[in-house]
Amino acid sequence: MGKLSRVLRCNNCGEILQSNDKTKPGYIPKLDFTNETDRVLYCESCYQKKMVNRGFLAKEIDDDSYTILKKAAIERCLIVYAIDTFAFNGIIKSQLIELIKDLPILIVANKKDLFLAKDSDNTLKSFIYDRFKELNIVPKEIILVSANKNYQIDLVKTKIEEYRNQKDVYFIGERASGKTAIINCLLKNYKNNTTRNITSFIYPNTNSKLLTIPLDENTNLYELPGFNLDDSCLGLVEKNIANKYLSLKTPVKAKKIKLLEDQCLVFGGLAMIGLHQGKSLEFKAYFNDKIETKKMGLDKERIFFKTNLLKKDLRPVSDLLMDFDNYDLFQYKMENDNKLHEIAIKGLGFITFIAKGQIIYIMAPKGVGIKEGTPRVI
Ligand SMILES: Nc1nc2c(ncn2[C@@H]2O[C@H](COP(=O)(O)OP(=O)(O)O)[C@@H](O)[C@H]2O)c(=O)[nH]1
Ligand SMILES: [Mg+2]
Repeated sequence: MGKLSRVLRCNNCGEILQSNDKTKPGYIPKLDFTNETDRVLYCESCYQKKMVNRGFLAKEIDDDSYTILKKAAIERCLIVYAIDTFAFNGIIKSQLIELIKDLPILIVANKKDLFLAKDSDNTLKSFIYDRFKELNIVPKEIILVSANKNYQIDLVKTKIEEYRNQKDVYFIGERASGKTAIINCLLKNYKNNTTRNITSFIYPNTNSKLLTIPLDENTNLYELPGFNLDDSCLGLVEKNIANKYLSLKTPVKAKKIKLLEDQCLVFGGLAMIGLHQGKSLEFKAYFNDKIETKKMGLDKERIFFKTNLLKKDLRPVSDLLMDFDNYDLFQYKMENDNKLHEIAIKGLGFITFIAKGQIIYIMAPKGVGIKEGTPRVI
């Protein structure tokens, strides 16, 4: 796996921090790269102007979901976990991992229709399996489905019965993973053999109204509220921008890009992928093709990006992400294994490329999960 580290930037002007030359931009006295990564840093020049950072984003699930899943964990109930196979990249909130890691989990990987027919179920599944395994979660099974195309939804029903052990079932997932769409499909073939109705009721000790579907006289399937998307691009931009520029309606197609050393590709006012070191980087980019991109030298990127946040030449630009202190820059030092890897920016898209020891820069909105590993498509 490539080695990730944060490239320290001034949280105000975005200049890459350095402590070698007082006369050059980004100067910061006595910078210790090992100890300073958690602190909000400013270059000397911005520090003197006392620029203030907006703080970090929450990384936990809501209290109600916590209460409900705590109960599911005590009773060792089956968790049905819906994921958006395009937006997913393996970043899951640590609190959620702790709650579910020892429970039986059925992963319902939705939106398979966003991949081409040639993108095999097996490759997608082993990508998902790998990401969960890294978090010490071994699911009972991963089922690729499409609620839109009613693909493999019946199998979900069969597998729920197989794994639930006559207990309650908790249906979870992030907002917009397609939980409601999947449940609507499931309900098409659902027969209520109990004396109880499908209802929405306030789960004890919470304020959450859960859709409750009777499975037999004593047990139910509960649909939890969707987890927030504060670690995904989808949750950090306005809804209209997410709908138009991030969500996909048709299968994602690869765009071939080649970067030379010190070149980068800017994705609207959302992200940047650059080659900091290495002969060249040829990658396939899987993003919504409405996102406008521009290739440029890394030395031009900072000014361009900052100007674009105001001028909005390259779209989209979100009004919620208007300063450099809304972004983080990371670098991946790739190994030299000549294998296909992917780097995915949660909720935005992913690139695949052959690792040849390159150092790759990735800039994305602060708080957004970025992940490198085996590719989901080959
Ligand atoms: N392409 C595609 N989009 C889907 C699929 N299932 C749901 N969606 C879309 O994903 C978005 C969120 O779906 P929804 O069911 O409301 O998700 P929830 O928030 O998890 O309940 C909506 O725009 C759906 O149209 C699917 O199988 N394929
Ligand atoms: Mg819903």
